[in-house]
Amino acid sequence: MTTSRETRDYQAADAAHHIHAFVDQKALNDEGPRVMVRGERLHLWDNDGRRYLDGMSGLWCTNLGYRRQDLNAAASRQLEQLPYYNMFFHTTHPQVIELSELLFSLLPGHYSHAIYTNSGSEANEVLIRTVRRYWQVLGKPEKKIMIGRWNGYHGSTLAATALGGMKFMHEMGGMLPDIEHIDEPYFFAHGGDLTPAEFGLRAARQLEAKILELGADKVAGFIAEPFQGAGGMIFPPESYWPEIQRICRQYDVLLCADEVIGGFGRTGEWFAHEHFGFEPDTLSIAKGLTSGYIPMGGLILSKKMAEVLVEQGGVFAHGLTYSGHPVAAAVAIANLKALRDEGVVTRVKDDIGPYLQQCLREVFGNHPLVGDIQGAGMVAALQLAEDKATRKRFANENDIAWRCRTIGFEEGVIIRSTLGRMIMAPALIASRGEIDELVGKTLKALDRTAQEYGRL
Ligand code: PXG
Repeated sequence: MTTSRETRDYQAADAAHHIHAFVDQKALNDEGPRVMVRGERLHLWDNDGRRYLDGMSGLWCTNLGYRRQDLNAAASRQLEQLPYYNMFFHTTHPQVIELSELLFSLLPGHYSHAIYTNSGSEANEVLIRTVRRYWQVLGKPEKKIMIGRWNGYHGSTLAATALGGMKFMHEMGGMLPDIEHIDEPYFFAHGGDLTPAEFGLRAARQLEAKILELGADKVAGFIAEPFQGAGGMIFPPESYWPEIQRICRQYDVLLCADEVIGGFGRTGEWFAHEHFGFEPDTLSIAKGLTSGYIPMGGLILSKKMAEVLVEQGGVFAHGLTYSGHPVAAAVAIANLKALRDEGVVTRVKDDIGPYLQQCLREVFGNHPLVGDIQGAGMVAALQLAEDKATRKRFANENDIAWRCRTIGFEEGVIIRSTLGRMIMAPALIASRGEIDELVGKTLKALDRTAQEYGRL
């Protein structure tokens, strides 16, 4: 279970050569990162043999859990047979063709084409160019502004950073022209005296106001996650998405759903927009497409858009060396077949998802740190709050949540903290026993945190 190298030896070599994601590298070097060496279903082991229940599916991606032999075999077979070929020289290969057939058999019927990428960030880079190209082909080249949301997350490359609404990322050289933002639909924080339904409509109508301010003839598309992931696992009120859809249709603005986290069964539907009941024009996908076993993402286009681009568009000057990579496609096929044929997504909707949601509400409904619980299927957030009735948040919610996450690691459970929210998104194949372990260890982490902050 452990390797032949000492953990501190790994840590020293890591500190000498590696810049990690979203972290103060100097502080991390002092602390020393955990060295993960093995995974099995929902569990991970570090180099010192410590075992963790992974409540986050890696980074919202290992939908089938760790160590699936079928995904392993699909990759090995493909590496043996054809490890690489490209799509530039008027060529293709069976794996990308079969992946597309499978993907579109799982998607609602009004989608028809995919542009494959290696990641979610790239999917959103491609999105901006594709949406702008679409309006160019239709003779409206001035329609090029993209509207995103504050506290949305669409990736870490330049345009994906700009599309997202993380101000601290914008401030680090991450902004571009022709990208605008509206507020997020975060009822607990910003709902004031409104009902959730009223707030949802008000938040959606910011989009209408923004389109009118900029001019509908200048706005190409609106991008949003059906529920915010990295921003705190925030579900919008039910009134939000129908109103957003009405506004996009009325002003001829493309509705672009970022399904990188919500896709591939997370909510109990294949795609999160189906859970919320709206019909986007494009879908950005990644993560659960391959259960994270190998990098792959893509942009899904509606028939309406694809027809314009294919029939009237001529050459679209875009392409990546690894678009539709055969090994990634082979893994994606095995992953999608398992999600479908083993009834994984159906089980998230009918059985294990409701079980997780019910356990969370029973266990944390009256917890002294928790003010609200949101989620569906295999994704949930516990909103920390000083006073539940008035939705008063802790002034130091960030510290409390971070402390809770750190205690979680000590208790052997990995959950994520964002601002004052504790987030979990376990693998979709979780058993009831694994959910009990997740909830039980999370409760220990919350109880210990509550004690430290004098709330228990
Ligand atoms: N869109 C969404 C909605 C995402 O969540 C991306 C795009 C970018 O995907 P890539 O594959 O380029 O990373 C993401 C990524 C977090 C966290 O802390 C979430 C993501 C990435 C890193 C951290 O919740 N999501």
